[in-house]
Formats: sequence, C-alpha cells, structure tokens
Amino acid sequence: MFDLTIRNGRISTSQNTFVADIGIQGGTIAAIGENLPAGRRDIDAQGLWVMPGGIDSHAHIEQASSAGVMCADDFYSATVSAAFGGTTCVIPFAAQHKGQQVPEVVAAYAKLAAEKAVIDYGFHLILSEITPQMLEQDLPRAIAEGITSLKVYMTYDKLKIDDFQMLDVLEVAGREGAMVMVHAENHDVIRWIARRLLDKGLTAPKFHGVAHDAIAEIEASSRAIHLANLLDVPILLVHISGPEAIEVIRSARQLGSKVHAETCPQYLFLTAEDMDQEGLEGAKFCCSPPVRDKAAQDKVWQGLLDGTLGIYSSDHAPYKFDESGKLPKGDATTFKEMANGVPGLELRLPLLFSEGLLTGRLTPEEFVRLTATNHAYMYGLQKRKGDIAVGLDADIAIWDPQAQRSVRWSDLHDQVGYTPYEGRVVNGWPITVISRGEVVVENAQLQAERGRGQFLPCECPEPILQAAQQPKPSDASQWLGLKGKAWQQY
Ligand code: DUC
Ligand code: ZN
Ligand code: ZN
Ligand code: ZN
Repeated sequence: MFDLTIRNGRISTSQNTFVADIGIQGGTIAAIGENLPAGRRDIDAQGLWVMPGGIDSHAHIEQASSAGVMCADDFYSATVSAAFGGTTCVIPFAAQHKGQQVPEVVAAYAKLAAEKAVIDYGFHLILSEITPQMLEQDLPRAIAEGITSLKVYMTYDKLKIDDFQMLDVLEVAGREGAMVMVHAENHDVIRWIARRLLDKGLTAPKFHGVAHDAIAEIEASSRAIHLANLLDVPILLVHISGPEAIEVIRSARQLGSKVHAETCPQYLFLTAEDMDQEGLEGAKFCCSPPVRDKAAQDKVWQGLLDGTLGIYSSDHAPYKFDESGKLPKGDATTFKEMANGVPGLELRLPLLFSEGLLTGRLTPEEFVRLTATNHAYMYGLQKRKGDIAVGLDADIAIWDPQAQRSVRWSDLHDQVGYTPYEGRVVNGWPITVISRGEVVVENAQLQAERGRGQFLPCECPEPILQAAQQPKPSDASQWLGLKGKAWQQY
C-alpha cells in the first residue's frame, strides 16, 4: 500500500504528458501507472494537471543587500509563499559581505533555513571578497559539502569583483566542479549615465532603466563569456533582460562557448512603462537589469523557446515599499538609492502557466523543463528533484487549469506588502502542493510545519560534467580563443 496515491491526473513530465496514477511511498515516487493500488490517502486528480513542483533557483531570502537593506522575507515566509505558488524547492544565496569568511556565512544561512524552511532548499554562495584563503580552502570545501554554484557581480560598489578575481573564481570552479553565476552589467557604464541624469535633476524611478542601458548588459555579458572561454569553463548568466544580451549568448554558444542563461518573470511580464508612474510608485518595478520594452519581452519568449534561456527563476528580491526597503530616503529617494529587485516566488509558476502554457506558447514538457527539470540539472539536484519519475522525491503540484484569479498581494504569502503584478488575471492555479510525499498546501491552507524543509547538497552541475567530456572545440571556435591556448602549456 502506498502512503499516497494521486489518481487519474494529467501528468506532465519533462518528456511527455499522459493520464495515470502516481503511487508515493516514503517520500518518493514509487510507481506511475494505471489502476495503482490504494494509498493510505487517495487524491482524485481527474481533470487536474499533475506537474513536478517548481524549483526556483534564484531567490534572495533573509539576505541583507550590499547597501545593508534587509529582505522582507525570511526562510519561513519565503518558502511558504513559494509552496503556495507550486514551488517545492528553492536555491537561495548564502551571501558573503566584505570581511566575512565563507564558512561562517554558510553556517549562518544554514541555521536560519533549517529552523524555518517548509520546503527543501540548496544554496549558492555570493562572493564579494576574493581571498587566497577562499580560493584555496573555503571554496573547495563548500563545493565538496554541496554548495556547487557561486554568484559573482560585475557591478555594485560593494560587490563588484574585477576580471582578475573573476578568473581566479572561474579557475577554482572549473577544477572543483561548480557553476559560476554572473550578474553581468558594466558598472562604469551605469555609473556614468547615472551621474549625468542625477546632475540634471532626473531622479525618478524610470531613470533607473535609462541608467542601466542594454549596452552595460551586453558588454559585461560578452566580457564574462570571454573570460570563461579563456579557461574553457561553463558559466551561467543570470537574469537576462532583453534581445541584445540574448543575441550575445546565442552567437557565443554557436561558436562553442559553454554559456548558459537564465531569465525571470519580470522580463516577460513587466515593461519600462511600469517604472514610469507618479511619484515613487515606479520603484516597485525596479530591478537590475531593468525591465525593457514590449519588443524585448517577445525576444525573451523566443529565447525560452529556442533554448538560449534554459532557466526561468524568480530572482525574488523582496524589499518593502518603505524606508526599510525600496525607499531608504523616503520621498527623497533617487533611482540610485532604491533597493533593486522585485518579488516573484509565489507568482513565477502561475504567470508562466497562464501566459505560456494555457496560451499554447509552451508545451507542458517545456513548462516542466523551464520551471523544474533544467534547474535540477543546472545545479546537480537531478537525482532527487525536478521531474516526475520513479525514485525521485515526490515533489508535485496539482494544478486546476480552470481556476482563474485576479492577483492581489493580500492573497499572497510573502511579507513584501505589494506585488508588481497586482490586478493581473491569471488562469490556472496549483491547488494541491506536495513536498516529499507530504501535502503542504491544500484548500488554500498551509499544512507544513516550520523547519520541515531539508538542506539539499548539490552535486556537480551537469553542464560542468558535460563540458569535461566534450570533444575539442571546433574550428569555428578559433576566433573565440577556444583553441590552442599557449598560456596553458606553462
Ligand atoms: N541582482 C539580483 O540577482 N537580484 C536582485 C538585484 C540584483 O542586482
Ligand atoms: Zn544579480
Ligand atoms: Zn540602478
Ligand atoms: Zn538575484
């Protein structure tokens, strides 16, 4: 007898879609088939869509920004919010601020998450101060202990690393088996445009978008790709916002670069017009890179469809719309001082389900890969998570495709105080959410205890393993410097 049987749902995996039952035993999927034996509990999923729970591999939780602004969500509210939106696994950041040592940073985040998370989680590390101790000891150890992804920034005064440091990080990552995630924007381009705008008294939120010109994103993306090429290691460019960077990535991939890329709901569902509002209201829509225009949205959809953008994460960056968050100087806050980022943990899946899946833009399998499977492979969790298959954790979201909701922040479960998607109508909603075989959300109620979520040590990311097995770069790659590296002989 199973612990739980889900009956007659329309199951979508990363590979196909079919009607069947799922038998769950001991937290994992024990059987998929027709007329399975009863469970201690049976869930009737007739007419409902049964999909893997989402993996959100980019979320800032209980993290202080480099400017010292605290996230509104802790590991409890963030993971509750995620669960209500059909996400059953998150990979937030353990963020090093300058002066901190990696082991203490990891221990502090691990403790917070262990006490509060209601769904399973891994971690990435954010590196802001690259030291010999970090490169020689702390990173190899963290990677061996299951933190196999490292985020670095090319912008922000207190986070930015230089190219020399990036090469050091890339070398360690390549050797030890970690993925380097890059926030690619050219710091000086942004600073230079911003100074010009501020000198003219142009301080409104919409000028954030003007300052973060797409050139900043293309230049830094290209530079990051070339630095990775020097060492022939994979990288992941996070939160790609528009066509220019997508084109850079697409052509680099064609020429043999091992570059992977992520985008987020804001780049599909918001535009620069949202930032252009009375007073400081537009700050609710400010993130970095900024949202662009309608034409850019179309290109981002294309990038998802053609595989250039393989990862769809929220980049949940939950800052309240007040002096504790977005507006450190109250009404006098300029675009340069606003905390950057938008919330999205709960709505990431419903938005894509409504606008991608139900509109026919994405197949169910594409939806599954973009929201779960690709994340699992990217971060070395595919033996546990990311699909519906026998032996995997029973992390499942059961969707009602007929449900319709008008989004209101007051119905969500984060602590941010607003949502940039207020009033938007979404079709389809995850009505029952299961984590390791336990129902955690049902009838719009949370059924999970604080702290039930488990830490997931991540294995070596699949793209790193693949890169190690790839044949030598082709002739076409020659101009990228992928062939014949003289310096490597020495
Ligand atoms: N980068 C992120 O990854 N998230 C929020 C803001 C930022 O700059
Ligand atoms: Zn970033
Ligand atoms: Zn800015
Ligand atoms: Zn982020």
